[in-house]
Amino acid sequence: FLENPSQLAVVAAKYSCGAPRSGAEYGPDVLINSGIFSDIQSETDYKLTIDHLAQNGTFSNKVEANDADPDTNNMKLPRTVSLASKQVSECVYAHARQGKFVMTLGGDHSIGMGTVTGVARAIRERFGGSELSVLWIDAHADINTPEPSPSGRIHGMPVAFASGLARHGIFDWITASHLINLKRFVYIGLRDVDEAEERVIAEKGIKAFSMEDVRQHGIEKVMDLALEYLGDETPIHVSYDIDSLDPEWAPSTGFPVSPGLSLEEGIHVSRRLQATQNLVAMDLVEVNPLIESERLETTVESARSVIHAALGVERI
Ligand code: 5AB
Ligand code: MN
Ligand code: MN
Ligand code: MN
Repeated sequence: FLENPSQLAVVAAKYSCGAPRSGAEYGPDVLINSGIFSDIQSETDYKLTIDHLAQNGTFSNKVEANDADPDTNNMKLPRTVSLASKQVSECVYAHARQGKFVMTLGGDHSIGMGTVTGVARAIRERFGGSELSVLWIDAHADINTPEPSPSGRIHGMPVAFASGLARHGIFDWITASHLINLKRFVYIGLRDVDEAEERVIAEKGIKAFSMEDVRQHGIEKVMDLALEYLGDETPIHVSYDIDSLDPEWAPSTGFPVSPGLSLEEGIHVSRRLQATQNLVAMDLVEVNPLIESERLETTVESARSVIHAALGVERI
């Protein structure tokens, strides 16, 4: 599904306005500066570009944003998050439209409503209306609609907005052409799902593999079932929340929940997606260097491993 498979568009989405605490806006720079892409460039034919969004902390100063961005329908900083995710969506769309692989680094997971909508729109245009498939790898379901959300934080809502389940005038840049189809959507790693989210998942019949499912059947079987469900003939976007991994492997993140995927299981997910040759985009989000900073290296190494496996790059 990629016209330019050797072109890797990295989008550094340096925002944390969707999360309750700051820090995730520094995730992209930490990942890039750790050299995560230098062996990709030296060892492979990938041609790499990096877009830095919100370079000078335009959106990271929440205190300032707060004044002009009052809570609305229980949402915190909705205007700020809408602007940020719109920016992400447009940037990701422009690359995906040209058939490049798009790798977005977060940032908190509210940017996920930007990434999947940008890719979904590009895929519709490039393939005459056909739809994108999305794998959401996360401890959380991120499908809260604003009112029942326990926190009002929009990083817990991107799936609701990207699928049209939640709508609000503030997010009116999300049009029909941007929407993802929840029938072409699969969760892996869930273990901390809010009550209203449980109901939506059941009502909509969303395919979900919880951490319990992974323990019971093994990650190989879960990936067999997930890929079988989506079918062979579909472009795939993986939105990878680093908190899907067990805190042992990814301590530097805002909402760690034990027990999670082992690093090996996380890498297995990426490898299987890579092997489909249908992967068109990936997000790696919620790395927060300000949390458990003394173990940041572990988190960064894990992020590097799942990214490399998804791109089919072997470690030196
Ligand atoms: B993350 C919670 N469901 O809505 C909420 O890290 C947590 O992007 C959301 O997965 C976690 O506030 C969002 C309680
Ligand atoms: Mn998430
Ligand atoms: Mn999460
Ligand atoms: Mn196994």
